[in-house]
Amino acid sequence: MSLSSLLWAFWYILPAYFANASPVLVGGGRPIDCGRTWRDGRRLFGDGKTWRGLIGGVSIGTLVGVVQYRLTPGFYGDFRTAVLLAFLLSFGALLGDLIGSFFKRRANLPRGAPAIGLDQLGFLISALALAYPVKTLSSGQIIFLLVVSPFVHWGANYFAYKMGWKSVPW
Ligand code: CTP
Ligand code: MG
Ligand code: K
Repeated sequence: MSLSSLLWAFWYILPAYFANASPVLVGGGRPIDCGRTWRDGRRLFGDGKTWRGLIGGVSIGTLVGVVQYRLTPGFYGDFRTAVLLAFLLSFGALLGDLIGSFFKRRANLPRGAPAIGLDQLGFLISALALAYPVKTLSSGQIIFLLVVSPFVHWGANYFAYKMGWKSVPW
């Protein structure tokens, strides 16, 4: 696989990365589950999943797609495709993150507890799945993203921790 195809894979997934990272800064306020609990008595998603984080993250990720189209229109073909792709990648990322939190709460993990694998790859797999009908990557590119994304995730979280934006470095 060529270096350029790996860089394009990275370019493709960028809205999902931005959507997943931005709630640390723009999130807060009313939780998506509104405090509701599941039949096990524990929270549905928990206080770490908020409407502001979801809507803000999807908006920022979609805007990234607008900028990407301006920079590399040929990669997307047309503007609508670029924006739809970015929206699906962003929404997919935050949906995957939400589903991850649902399973973390079922496993009795408190908000913010690490769940290795789920935290780093859940958002990615969900983003790739939702974006699949609009634009796809090769299987080699997908494997590349599965391998590098945990490191991007850890790096971004460590940075956010060092900046004082979050209280744990994961
Ligand atoms: N966040 C948010 N809304 C979302 C996702 C994230 O407001 N939909 C914010 C919350 O402040 C959250 C922070 O981003 O604490 C970091 O996100 P994440 O690590 O996914 O949440 P955790 O706090 O670790 O919660 P969980 O244990 O449910 O993963
Ligand atoms: Mg976390
Ligand atoms: K998460």
